[in-house]
Amino acid sequence: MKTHNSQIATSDASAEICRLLREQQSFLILTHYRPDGDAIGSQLALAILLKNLGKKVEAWNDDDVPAKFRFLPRVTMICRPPSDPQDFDVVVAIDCSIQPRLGSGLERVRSRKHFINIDHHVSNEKFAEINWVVPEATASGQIIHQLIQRGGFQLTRDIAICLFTAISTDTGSFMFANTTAESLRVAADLVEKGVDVGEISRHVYESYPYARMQLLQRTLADLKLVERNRVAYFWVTNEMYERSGAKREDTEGLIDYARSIDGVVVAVLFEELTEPGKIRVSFRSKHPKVDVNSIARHFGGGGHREASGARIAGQPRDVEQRVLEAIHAALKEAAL
Ligand SMILES: [Mn+2]
Repeated sequence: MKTHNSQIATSDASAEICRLLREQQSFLILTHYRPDGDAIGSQLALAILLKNLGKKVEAWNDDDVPAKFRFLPRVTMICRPPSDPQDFDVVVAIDCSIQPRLGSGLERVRSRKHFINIDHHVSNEKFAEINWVVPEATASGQIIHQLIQRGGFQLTRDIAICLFTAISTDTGSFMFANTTAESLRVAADLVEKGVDVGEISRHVYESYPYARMQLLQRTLADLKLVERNRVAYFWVTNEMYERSGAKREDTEGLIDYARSIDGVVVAVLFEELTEPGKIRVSFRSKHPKVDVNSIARHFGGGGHREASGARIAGQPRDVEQRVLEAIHAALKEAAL
């Protein structure tokens, strides 16, 4: 038996996780707040897998499932953390690089025997006892697919739909540079399991509320280009949310409009949070020599080389200036 505090190397982690999924009985699956398609898809895929094994499963998130992911099978399994603490054999964190991003869920765990962390963020802090972190994986959903294969678990159509959504969203619909032969092979396997690609695309990419378009209009009207047009940035302010009627979840993907401009190397989206004095900043890089994970880390955040984020304390203009200075330094270092 492993003791509670033992750290298990990544190479052994998948075998240990497969064993726990089979042997333990009650599970809690957590992912990061403000969940994206990979977070929700991976969380649900694992929850369905465990249900199919006859286990007791809970899946919690502090935030609602974004509307475009509510078509996913068994999505009602995801709920808010309850007020009363509960006991579990195993707690699993998915797609979450640092423990605080799990939100309040962990505080509602009275006891657990095992704590597992499955993720693909290069910035993952390996905060659990069993950490399976695969930075080469395109999406956490791809690691869950690997888990299913290694464990000899059944990959049902419902699970395949969740995993396809996870991988599709984290690769920008298989457009971003993180798309690998392996992610396409896994996607092909999922399609063979019965995934309807057109149907998923309609839900995820073609079912935005009109309010999001109104938010987009306002944000793009103020888009700015600096650093000889290599940096594009824009703001989503609380006022824009109010005037457009858009929700927080509608901001996801807006940064891709700034990213898509010819010549832009770094795109940045600043978002005012309801929590005063804090700004959410998202970064995207289109150049292999510009690592936005290290820029985000400089501000206490993290993510991937080409996509990252941070929550930065300070007044809006001050945060903007500090971020633009950090990007200026990164461009200079990359000799761009
Ligand atoms: Mn992810």
